[in-house]
Amino acid sequence: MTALARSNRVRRTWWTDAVDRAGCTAYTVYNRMMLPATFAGTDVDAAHLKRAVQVWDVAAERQVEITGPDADTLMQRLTPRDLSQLQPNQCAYVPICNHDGGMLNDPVALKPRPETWWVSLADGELRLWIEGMAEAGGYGVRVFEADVQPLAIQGPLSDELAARVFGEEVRALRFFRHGRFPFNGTEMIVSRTGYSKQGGFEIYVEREADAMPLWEALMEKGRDLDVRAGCPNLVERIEGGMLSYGNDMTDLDTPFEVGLDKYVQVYDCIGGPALKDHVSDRRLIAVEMEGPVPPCDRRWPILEGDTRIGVVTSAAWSLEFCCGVAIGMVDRRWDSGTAVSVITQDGPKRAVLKEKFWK
Ligand code: THG
Repeated sequence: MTALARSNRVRRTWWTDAVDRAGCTAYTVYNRMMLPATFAGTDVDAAHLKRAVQVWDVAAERQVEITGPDADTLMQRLTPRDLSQLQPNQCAYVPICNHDGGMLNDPVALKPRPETWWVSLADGELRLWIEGMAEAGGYGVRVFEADVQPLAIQGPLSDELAARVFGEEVRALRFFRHGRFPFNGTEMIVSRTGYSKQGGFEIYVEREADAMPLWEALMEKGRDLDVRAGCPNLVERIEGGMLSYGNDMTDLDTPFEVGLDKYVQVYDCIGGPALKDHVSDRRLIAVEMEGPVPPCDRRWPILEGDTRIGVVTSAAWSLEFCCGVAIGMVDRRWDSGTAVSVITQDGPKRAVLKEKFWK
């Protein structure tokens, strides 16, 4: 494999030097920023994530700040998820759609303070969309990319590590809630969120001066927990059915097609009318396949006999489940249990459509 060429166009994070030193072996680019993708290898990284605790540089989850008296109104205009009942300390996974109901992003949104939203982006161009919507609609808001860099703590020992660094109170934080916790004479926003099914937290670091002290405190206090630098893990997230924007969905897919139906709750928003009239013959589904599984860097056709019934959009080999795990988009007429073949760059692989993801 060839290396990623570094330049100013691909932004570093406050932890890039530390991530390099910790043995990162592959980066990907996400929101024009470096996002670690592998350390000891996806399998080894996944096994460690499932038994211990990792610290992830997820600064590439950029925060678009919407601030001003119309911030709530604009935010509700941007998503079909009903935000009216959200608690001030609650985070929300929010589909954002275009006028056709196509997915533009699937961020986590939260309010760090009244009249202010942070939209924690998946990879895409959403900041320009929000700025455009704010401008076109004449909303009383300012929209900009805040220099907030999230650092995640993920894995079954996350609570123990977080408690050692932020105090015992952090254990009481519920799933998708956030709060302010003391660190080094300042306060940090910590949420119980993150891109894995192993549990954990995300810390929204607002000042570069706090970034390395936090990293070092986590590494130091987690030594006996076998803490390691890690990153969003391809195998673990597919096993858990966590979607990746740009891979498993694009602006050509609606929230209904990618299984995000439960977040479509209001229709008085951008894309609402299209979503109301929505009918589709496709759905996202888990696919179990034989190995070896090459990198899924193109959409692999799924064939049932001679009929093309869909595509695989993400795939990896799972050591835990001893099979290839994949996410596909298929014609609704084919049910789970259907035997298919997946055409990879290394040739066809036997596969079967699955009722559920692995976790
Ligand atoms: N955390 C934060 N920002 C992010 C991500 C994150 N931005 C980019 C990317 N990840 C956005 N995508 C997702 C996808 C899934 C989830 C969060 C962000 C997620 N899903 C839960 C699950 O599948 O179990 C369900 C969440 C819910 O139902 O409310 O957590 O990880 N800050």
